[in-house]
Amino acid sequence: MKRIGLAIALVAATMTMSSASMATAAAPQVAAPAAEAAANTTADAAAPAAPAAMTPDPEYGMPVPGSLGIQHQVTDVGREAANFHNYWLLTLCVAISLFVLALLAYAIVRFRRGANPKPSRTSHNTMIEVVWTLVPVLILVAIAVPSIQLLQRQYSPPPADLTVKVIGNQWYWTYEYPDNGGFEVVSNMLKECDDPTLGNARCRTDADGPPMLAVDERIVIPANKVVKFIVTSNDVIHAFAVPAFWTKIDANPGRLNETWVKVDRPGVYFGQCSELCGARHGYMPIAIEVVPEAQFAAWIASKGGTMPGATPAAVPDSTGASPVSEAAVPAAAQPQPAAGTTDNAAVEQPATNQAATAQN
Ligand SMILES: [Cu+2]
Repeated sequence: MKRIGLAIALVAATMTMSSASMATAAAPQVAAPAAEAAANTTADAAAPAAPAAMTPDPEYGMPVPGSLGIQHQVTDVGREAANFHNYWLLTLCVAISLFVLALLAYAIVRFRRGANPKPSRTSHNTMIEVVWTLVPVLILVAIAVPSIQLLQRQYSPPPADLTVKVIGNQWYWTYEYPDNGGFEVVSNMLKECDDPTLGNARCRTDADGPPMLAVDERIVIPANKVVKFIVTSNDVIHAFAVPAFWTKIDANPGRLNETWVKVDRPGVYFGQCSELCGARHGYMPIAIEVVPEAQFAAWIASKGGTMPGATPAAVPDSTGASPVSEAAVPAAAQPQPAAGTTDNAAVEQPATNQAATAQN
């Protein structure tokens, strides 16, 4: 009996370890919030918002001092993954740990030497052996099935509405918008105002975001649209990670990796390079502004870009609606609000586009 008791405890302990390791494997690692960022946020308060830029909401998209757990998720995949972790994996881990603890306590008390002067010589118990083989298998299956479903959903992107090329550099990010005229955004971390190395650069305000996460040029993507990120690097391996999107993917030189998001909540979301990439690895944050589509079009125009299909997309629409008058098509396409604004922008902007690229 003593042996059986100990064996049960041993097996239960093995179960805990195996399910715990599955849990880590199943939940993609979310970027660890910078400890420095947490330490420096004390002075944060309401500050005048930068013109035309969203003010970040500490509840979303950034680490907050003293908070526990995973950031609020703003994509379907992220919510599914966070729920899987919070409600299924953690519950399972706690239940198994408590079960093991109870078995250990029982074995220690019930089979102690004082109560068993003559030790049991039991060496086999078929029933218990079957149970301790089958139960861990069932637990692993119960973790593997939802885990693989989640992976499958994560890696089967729907058709993209927008593509953004993300390029890691030592030590900043550049972003290209190939669907919108191919302009480039260079994004550097904003230094603190008392930083002796600041020079003439603009320093961070609270409207930009928390220290170590705020950048000079955020990228903007539209809400409720499938955005494909093509991720690569110019030098060493970086990793593009935004915890609130449940996104983390390596940026390898000479290789294109792909990930996607569909964010349903407008806001500002911060991430960081998550692959040790050199001396200033900790200083290349990511800041993404998710905005309604009209605002996205305005941002694209302000960068000298064009909305994809502004003119081409209008033609099939109009021809489909009225195949009679082909000559009237371009005219009919004009009044469409999106087409009108972006066309104008495209005509006016080439100089700005050049200037923006040169300045970057
Ligand atoms: Cu990096």
